[in-house]
This record gives sequence, C-alpha cells and structure tokens, in this order.
Amino acid sequence: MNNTTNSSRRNFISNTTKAAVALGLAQTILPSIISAHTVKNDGVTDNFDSFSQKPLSYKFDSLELAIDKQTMEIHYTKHAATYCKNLNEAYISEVGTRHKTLYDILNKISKYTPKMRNNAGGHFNHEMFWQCLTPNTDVKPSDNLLRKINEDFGSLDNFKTQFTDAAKSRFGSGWAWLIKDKSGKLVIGSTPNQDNPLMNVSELKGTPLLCLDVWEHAYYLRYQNKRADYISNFWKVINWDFVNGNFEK
Ligand code: MN3
Repeated sequence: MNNTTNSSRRNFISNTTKAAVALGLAQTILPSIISAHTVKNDGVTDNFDSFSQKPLSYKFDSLELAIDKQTMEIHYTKHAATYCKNLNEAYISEVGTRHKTLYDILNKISKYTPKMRNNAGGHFNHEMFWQCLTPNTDVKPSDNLLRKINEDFGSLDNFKTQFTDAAKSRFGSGWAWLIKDKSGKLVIGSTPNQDNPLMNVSELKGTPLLCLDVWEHAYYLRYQNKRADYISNFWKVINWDFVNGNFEK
C-alpha cells in the first residue's frame, strides 16, 4: 500500500472528496479525518489507500507558549505516526479491501480487535488534536459558541474549570473532551487510553468539538509531573476557529 502512484494519489484525493459528499459525511464531524479511502460512485472500495497524517499547519516550535518543539516533533513524527501505521495494519487485516471510513470503524469499534481500537482511536484523536492547536493568539470562541457555553456551563470560566478538572482527574493516560451530545447539549468529559466519544464502547458519547491529549508523552519533557501546568497553558494555544467550526456543523 506504500507504492501508491502519484496518479492514484490524485484520484484518491478527488474521490475522497466525492465519497465524503456521497456518504453524507460532509455534514458530520471532521470529514478530512474520517474519510480516507478511495471509493467508487456506488460507495464500494475499488482499491485500498492508507490512512495518513495530515501535515501540520504550523511549525513544531510555534506553540512554545504551551508545548515545546521537541515534544511536538516526537509526538507528531513518532507517537502519532505509529498509531497511523498500526491503524493501516489493523485495517488490512480486519477490514481488507472493503471500504470503511474511520467513522464507520469507531462507531462499531466493539466488533474489532484491541489493536484496531487503540490505533483507530489514536489516529483520530491526534489528527483532531493538532487541529485544536494554533500559534495564532487572536482566535476566540464565536458568539454562538459563547452563548451555548454560557447556557450549558454558566460562564466561560466555569467551562474552563470543568474542562481543566476533567483533564487533571483522568487517571493514567487519556483525553479530555468538549462534545455536543445527541440532544445538542455541550458536555465535558474524558476517555481512557485512545478511546473517544465516537466509539460505541465509550461512556462519553457525542460529536467532539475540542480535545486535549493528557498522556505523559504529550507534556512530560517540559512539565514532568505537573500536568496541571500543561493544561493551564493549553488555553493559550487553542484554535477556537476550529472549535467554532465543529460547533456550527
Ligand atoms: Mn499523544
């Protein structure tokens, strides 16, 4: 699968867009992450193409307000790259040449192996996390999002406190999330390991709007045991434009 030609890559990109529209995924969360396979017009796969990491839209050293260059580099090129590679292995062995989006897999993750669960989750979560970050300090929650935050949490400060508590109190490795549940309410929670709110096995279920990686590999070089300091600096690099976009979808 690594021998894909340039031509099939081009087709892949074009077909992926068509497939996302055909499958109605354009209306769901993060189509750029979840639809990563070549699909014919009838929705059936003609050839498997691997999931891949989207290039970062910023440099490894541009988030120094919160995350140091070395951590970003190792996190993206080693940890996240490994989830992606292992997801492709699991896909080949458990799905084969049939077409499944990452969303399809996460949604029915209980049918798959732990390898699929860890790596499908790991790939989705990291691809989303990179987009939750930005060196641009001008971004803000939109008026619509702020209104909803005030409605569901009382205030932006309360929201931040609750999110921080969720991230701090996640025992061991995992993720903190802001999600929109199926009733449309904003909810804060956390998931263990590489689980996420799109998985059928997750207690926290809904559409993810914002996530924070609280595995030690995400912060240990700079913060060591001080996870709380990492979380408090996270607020300086949140890409609110991305969160606003997820909320409006
Ligand atoms: Mn990580």
